[in-house]
Order: sequence, then structure tokens, then C-alpha cells
Amino acid sequence: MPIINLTDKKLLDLKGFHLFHAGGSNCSARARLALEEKKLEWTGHEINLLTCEQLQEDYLQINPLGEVPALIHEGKSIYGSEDILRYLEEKFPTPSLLPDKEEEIESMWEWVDYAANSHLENIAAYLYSVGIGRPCSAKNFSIYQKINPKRAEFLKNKGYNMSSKVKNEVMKANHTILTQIENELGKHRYLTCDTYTLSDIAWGMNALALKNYGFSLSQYPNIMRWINDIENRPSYNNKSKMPTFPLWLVKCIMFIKRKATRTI
Ligand SMILES: N[C@@H](CCC(=O)N[C@@H](CS)C(=O)NCC(=O)O)C(=O)O
Repeated sequence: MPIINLTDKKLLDLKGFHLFHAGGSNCSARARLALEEKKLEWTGHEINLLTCEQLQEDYLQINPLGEVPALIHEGKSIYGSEDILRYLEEKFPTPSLLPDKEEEIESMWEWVDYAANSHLENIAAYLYSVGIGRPCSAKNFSIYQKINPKRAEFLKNKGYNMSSKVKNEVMKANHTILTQIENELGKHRYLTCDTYTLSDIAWGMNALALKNYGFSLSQYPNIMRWINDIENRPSYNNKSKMPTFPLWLVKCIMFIKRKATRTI
């Protein structure tokens, strides 16, 4: 599990849970939802991804990959949404966000792992394909090359350099996984079983992010019902939810930002 023992006195002095996150980030929303489901008090520290605060020296001691989310607890930083979910479930098993049956638990972690590890290929790629990915300057690109080669490679080969063929493949890949989720939701109320688990947090936030950013889910009635169920839970509240903005506004901001930044 990616955990760092912190050494900076300022960070060591933090008491309770401190989540470094971004409002619109689906990966961050997973951590927020889990904290709320477990009814843990937490303090949020908003990292502005548009101004690239995630690449500042101070933040890199908390998450050396230059990504959100990261959770500070008891002098340690746990980073990456899957590991935050795992950490919270291990340390605070009640209320449980696991299915009852052993084989369902295994399948649940597979879903969580897939959601966290396919973020670039599924969600980020979709955002870039419709012109709302975050532009990356040449300077920030060279930082990613050093600290996070996977993201650098994505930005160079995909990102805003995606051909229409690749854009189509991204749409197809998202439809494939959504179809699989739609089928699972035809068998039980939630993704892995009939109760709400970490896999609903992980993929629910992906599906919601896609919907909020203009991906039509109208052909997926079970997913629409499921997202609605998730949004209606007390854990999806003003502190945890992903804010929504008109798509035209996000497109304008990204367009201007791209013109102003020498992007990769
Ligand atoms: N596997 C990681 C992915 C984290 C990630 O990619 N976070 C995005 C926001 S959702 C980020 O920090 N992006 C930084 C950027 O766009 O430069 C997780 O699940 O937490």
C-alpha cells in the first residue's frame, strides 16, 4: 500500500483526517464518500488542479505522483483512491463497506482496483477526447516525466494528441465497461451484491463523472437508477459531492487555458 511516513513537522502536527483533494475529481470523490459513509470527521484541503498545485514541492511530499487524493492520518500519508478505501476499511471496519460473502469481497476489490487503475484510460481519456482535459504545460510535463512516467506517457501519446481513431476507441472502451456494469446491476441492486460497497463508491463516481461531463447514459437504465441511489445516500452531501458546472463553461475555460499554455 502506498503509505509515506511523514517527516515534516507541520504535517506531523495535523490531528485527525486531512484529505488533499479536488472537488471535481472522481478519484477524490471516492475518498470523500468513504469518509462520510464511515462517519469520520475530516478536514479537506482543496488542491487546485487547474493551477497545478498537485505538482508543488510541498504537495509532492504528500503524494509523490503529483495526483489527488491523498489522506493524512496519524503521521502518515496514504495516496491513491484505492489505497485510501482499503486503509479506511481496514482501520474502521464498522460500518462495513464490504459484501458479506468471501467470493463477493474478492470481486469487489477487483472492481475497485480496475476503477483506480483505469482512470487515465477511461475517464481522463474521455475528458481529453471532448476538449475538457486539463492542459499540461511543457514545464509540468517534464515534472511528470520524472515523477509519474505513466501520466507523462498518457499526455504525450493520448491527451490532446489523440487521433479520431483513438477517440473512438476511448468511447468504445467506456461503453464496454458501462455495458458490463449495466448487466451486473440487472442481477443485484448494487455493483457487487445487494448492499452498497466500495465498488459502488469506485465505479459510481466514474459513472457520475462521465454523466456530469456530457457522456450520455440514457441507454443504461440500471446505471441511471444506481447513480440516483448513490446520490440519495446521506454520504453524498455538500461536503463530499462533485460540483457540477455547465459543460460549455468548462469547455471555454479549457480552451482559453490551452491557448494560454504551451501544451504538450
Ligand atoms: N489511481 C489514482 C489516480 C489519481 C488521479 O489520476 N487523480 C487525478 C484527478 S481525478 C489527478 O490528480 N490528476 C492530476 C492532473 O490532472 O494533472 C487514484 O485512484 O487515486
